Amino acid sequence: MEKAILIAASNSFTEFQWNEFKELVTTAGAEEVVRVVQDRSKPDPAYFIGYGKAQLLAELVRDTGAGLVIAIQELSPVQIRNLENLTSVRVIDRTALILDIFAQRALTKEGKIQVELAQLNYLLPRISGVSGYSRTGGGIGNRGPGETKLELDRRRIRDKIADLRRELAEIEKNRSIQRKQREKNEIPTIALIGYTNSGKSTLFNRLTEAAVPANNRLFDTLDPIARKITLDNKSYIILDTVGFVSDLPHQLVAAFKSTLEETVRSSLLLHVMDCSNPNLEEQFQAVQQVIKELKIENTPIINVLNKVDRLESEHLLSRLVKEWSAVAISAQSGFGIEVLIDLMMEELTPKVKTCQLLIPYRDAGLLDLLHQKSRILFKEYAADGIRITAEIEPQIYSKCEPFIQV
Ligand SMILES: Nc1nc2c(ncn2[C@@H]2O[C@H](COP(=O)(O)OP(=O)(O)OP(=O)(O)O)[C@@H](O)[C@H]2O)c(=O)[nH]1
Ligand SMILES: [Mg+2]
Repeated sequence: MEKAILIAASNSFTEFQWNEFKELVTTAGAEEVVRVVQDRSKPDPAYFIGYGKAQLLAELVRDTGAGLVIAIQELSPVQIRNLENLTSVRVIDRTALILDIFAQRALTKEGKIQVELAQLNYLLPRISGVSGYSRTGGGIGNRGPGETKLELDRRRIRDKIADLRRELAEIEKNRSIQRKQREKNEIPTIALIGYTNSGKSTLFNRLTEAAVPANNRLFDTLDPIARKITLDNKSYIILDTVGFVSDLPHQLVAAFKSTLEETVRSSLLLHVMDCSNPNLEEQFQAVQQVIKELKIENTPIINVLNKVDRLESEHLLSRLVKEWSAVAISAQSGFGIEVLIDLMMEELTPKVKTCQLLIPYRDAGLLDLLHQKSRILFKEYAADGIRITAEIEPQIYSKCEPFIQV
């Protein structure tokens, strides 16, 4: 574990934000030794936490043997350079930290390209005009494109970005062909979404019996993983996705668009929540935020309270279930999975609608269809047409729509 000093130029970060940040630091392979917070209305443009505090920081680096300084806020190239010169250790910000974790985790070709693209996009404005700005050696904040690439000039980075985009477009084209195929076959997609480390991949494994590794690390799943499953003799595609986190760097939101694009087209979302986490509420809000950004608020969603095996009391469990109108499960032990599957089936089964129709006599042919595919509750031959109240099957709903009376 590399020793890291965490810094902030504001007092306004909540405990949740610090905890999340600390977890990101741990996930990247470092541990917090000291925290330096300087409450300023605005970060110092030259030294972020101000020159005085920066000198203290340099002392702390020497005393603790820390090899890294990580800011919870975004740092400018100038701030990074000045702090690095003063402390003689690497200085990175939250975005670089998350990018680094992603670089360590990406498995598929697509995931690797997406991360490299995000890193180069992050780097691009940061190398311009900063002469002699280069970093050598590995370590947190330096993984990914590699040191030689850091020394490329802007134009060559731009070329590389263009190359990667082309490559990615090719991969995405293939993926969209596969998706079209699935849509043609009308296979509905179920997407597992939720805060990072909530247990999505474990549940995914449960539901597919596939061997996707589940690990107690943030962002373990970076690449979209789709599998076909059969429930009640019907096929579905189930999709495991990258974990959400609050304030995901925008470079990454863009980079992972294709992962999320699949989510956007889903018929059903399972929002997996870790009910043993004290920050459940904040995590829920963070996910809610992403749901809004993706404009998928209208997709049916089931709240899944996972890790109930960790809860101490039945009482707490029933309170949480009520509070979140959720289904309680343990993806690990299998508890509640049957109930969840029943609920999923209910949500996925298209619903019969009761409607009142007025069918003009010239369209009386529709009556045959209604007799076959719906349950007729009321029928009257009126002057202007046939008045019908019926429970209509989803597959003929569009044909009936023009005649529905509101
Ligand atoms: N006690 C308990 N632990 C669980 C349960 N489900 C998952 N876990 C553990 O929680 C950790 C995270 O699980 P994952 O399935 O990797 O979580 P994830 O949501 O896919 O995480 P990311 O892909 O990183 O976003 C692992 O250590 C799992 O073993 C559960 O029902 N009970
Ligand atoms: Mg996962």
